[in-house]
Amino acid sequence: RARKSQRERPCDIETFTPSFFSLYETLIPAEEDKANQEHLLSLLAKSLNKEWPEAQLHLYGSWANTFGFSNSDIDICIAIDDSTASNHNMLLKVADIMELNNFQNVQAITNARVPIVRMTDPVTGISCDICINNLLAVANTKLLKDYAQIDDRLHQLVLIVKHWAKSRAINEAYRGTLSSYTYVIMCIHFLQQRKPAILPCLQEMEATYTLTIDGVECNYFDQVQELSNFGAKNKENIAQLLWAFFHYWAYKHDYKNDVISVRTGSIISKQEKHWTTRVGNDRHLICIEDPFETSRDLGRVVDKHTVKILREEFERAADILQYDPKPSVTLFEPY
Ligand code: 3AT
Ligand code: MG
Repeated sequence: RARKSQRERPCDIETFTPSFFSLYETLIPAEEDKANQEHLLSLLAKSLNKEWPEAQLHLYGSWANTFGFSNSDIDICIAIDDSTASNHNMLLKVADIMELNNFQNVQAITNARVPIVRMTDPVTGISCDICINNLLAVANTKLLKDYAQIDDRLHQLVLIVKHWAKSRAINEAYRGTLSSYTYVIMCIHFLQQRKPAILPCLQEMEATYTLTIDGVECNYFDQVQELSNFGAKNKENIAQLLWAFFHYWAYKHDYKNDVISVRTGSIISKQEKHWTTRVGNDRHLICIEDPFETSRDLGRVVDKHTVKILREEFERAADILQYDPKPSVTLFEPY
């Protein structure tokens, strides 16, 4: 491992940029998909507002943070201030309303960390999750979306990394690998660390967006249109960045001591976070700080077995980018 970590970036890596770029273009959802999703959202708003006229619908997750694929699920949050009903009862009511509106496979999943109603849109076959008052997810969605506006290379990197993670079956938090949200955080952090930096650290800048949700402060600089030249000094292209991203997670990240932190735009120590020993089910084998809920390690779902799988996948990807004649194909071969 030590010898491999000294490996230098292949000098011809740039020649792969056109093929990664073509792939990237096929991953972007069509306008038609976006129109379908908007139509669905307005239908839902209509039926839910009959029951709760004050309720507001927020789109969150990948359809709102710009990192969605055409088949990504649609994540919706109902913001409602109804102190007379419990969330549990409201969810059951939402499920009833959805069934009446001909959605298929309607299920209320009430025992999850974030309770949801899950269903399928009969027109597009797309899966749709509805939760209640999960405003932290709405806020972290906005943060991701704001980062995406600063430099196009974040969007390119995330779609390709997500496509890779889905192809290799390592995008399943409930099975001990990482959620899409976590991969986006890893990509943002990586671009903050490039020299010169491609992304700034919005939470270290003067806060123009301030919001406190359940005691958690979500403050950061959100006037991102002012930052559209931020990464201009860095000329790296998508093939170079992909190589460096996988090389970092394969050979350079210090899994024993380090925590990556988008909040500070730097690497901090596990010691400082008191993430050195296992507490309950949180093992801290790959440490990724949530930008707002800073006591949360997004890597806590990873266990001894799955951390090995993840590291092998990072090494496989780094090696393919180093040696394979057709990395834009081999990288995504199904697991
Ligand atoms: P997909 O395209 O659906 O794979 P996504 O960005 O929609 O990507 P998820 O469906 O996994 O990702 O999650 C939906 C949103 O839920 C994203 C984020 O706002 C929130 N979220 C997911 N996991 C976490 C987490 N561990 N901590 C905080 N928020 C989370
Ligand atoms: Mg989603």
